[in-house]
Amino acid sequence: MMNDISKTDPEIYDAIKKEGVRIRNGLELIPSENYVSKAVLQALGNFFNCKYSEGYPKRRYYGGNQFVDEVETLAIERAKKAFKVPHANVQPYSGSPANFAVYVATCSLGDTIMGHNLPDGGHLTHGWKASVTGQFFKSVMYHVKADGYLDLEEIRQLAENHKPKLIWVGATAYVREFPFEELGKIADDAGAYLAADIAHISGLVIAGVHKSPVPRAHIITTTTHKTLRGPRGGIIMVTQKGLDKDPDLADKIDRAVFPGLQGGPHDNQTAGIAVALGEAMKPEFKEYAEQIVKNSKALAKSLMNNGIKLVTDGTDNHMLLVDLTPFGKGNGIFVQEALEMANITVNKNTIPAEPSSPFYPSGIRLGTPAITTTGMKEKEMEKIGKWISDIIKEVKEFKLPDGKEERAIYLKKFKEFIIKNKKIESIKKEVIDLCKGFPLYPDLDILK
Ligand code: DSN
Repeated sequence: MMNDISKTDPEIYDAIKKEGVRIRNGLELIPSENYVSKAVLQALGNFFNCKYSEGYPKRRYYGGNQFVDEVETLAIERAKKAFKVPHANVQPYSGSPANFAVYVATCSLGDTIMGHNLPDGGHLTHGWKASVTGQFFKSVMYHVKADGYLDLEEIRQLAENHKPKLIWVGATAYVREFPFEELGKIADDAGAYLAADIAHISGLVIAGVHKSPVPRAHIITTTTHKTLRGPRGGIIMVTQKGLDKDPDLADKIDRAVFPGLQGGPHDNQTAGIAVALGEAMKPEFKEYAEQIVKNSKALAKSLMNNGIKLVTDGTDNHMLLVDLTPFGKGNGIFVQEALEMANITVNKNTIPAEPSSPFYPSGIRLGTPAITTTGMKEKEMEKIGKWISDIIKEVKEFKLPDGKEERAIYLKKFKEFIIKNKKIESIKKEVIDLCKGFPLYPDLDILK
């Protein structure tokens, strides 16, 4: 598959190959990442990439779209069936544009909206001030309590006081089940739309491993590349409850996506989404999604048994949030870099009531979708939890300096420390050995 590019563009070929070797020899624990099937990669890498098809099936502005129509119709029908909704739009380029289309369909500039505070685990597009969603709209942020669970009392109070037009439920760093029933009631009492952004958990929802927002939310958005295990992309769905509130809601969503915000859809991406949705409705996917959560719980247990603190003391889904404050504040960067040195990829993350900042947060976020795709199970999670705990303890003396320049020098010294560290080096060897038993894409030529 890669023979041509290896000759025509050896530099890019080389980078692709190195990335393949990196993922094959490492543990990918970023909870928003996953490894797609070869079928999804094939759907992405073909001539559907080359087509323009502004509009929707049977209503296009360009000719030559009969096969694009087939693909998009299949993707729509599969999304409707998988999530049990009456309307789906599969054209959003990714999650952020999907969410912005929801604002365009439901709000006017300056309207009040409510969303989960970013440092408490929320998403930028749910009204955080650095995103245009926090600038074009009057955004009211809700929080989690000290125990890490959503503060439903606060959410109820804020909704009553501010009467938002739109309320978001969904997050990028929340390890417990979302209380869709309660949020649905709060939104109904306030007369608001409830939009559930299930980007992280959509694969779990299809498999029935996380409850569905369908009966409670008016609108549902998701990315397609996380637990759903498809190409990068986005879907917006309208539920029956949404259509009952506003019979024009589906049309408003479609018009917001095109022509409101986007031009031609990425038809190869649509083909990949259709393939991923087809895969997600198979019995094997249910087993896969169940294993993601079993692995997440096993990893949580191993970390806690090794003395590591987790936000909410566990997890209900694919994700874990390590609270590093027992070792200091702002130290997520040290742990992320030390783990990376051992071929374990995670991301530093804020924790509830973050004492430092989003760039130098005091936690790390872990997730099991990608390593579960490789076939790893509870036995491997126990080992991985021990390695992560050992590395956290290995770097626990490092404290983030306050001054900017001091930080740069300190981080350089830290890097020298982790490069030479024997413990990290020996864990890296064990990680590579473990990965050999779970090879990714074993028959892809580029990795031979
Ligand atoms: N960047 C995604 C995540 O990592 O959760 C959210 O957009």
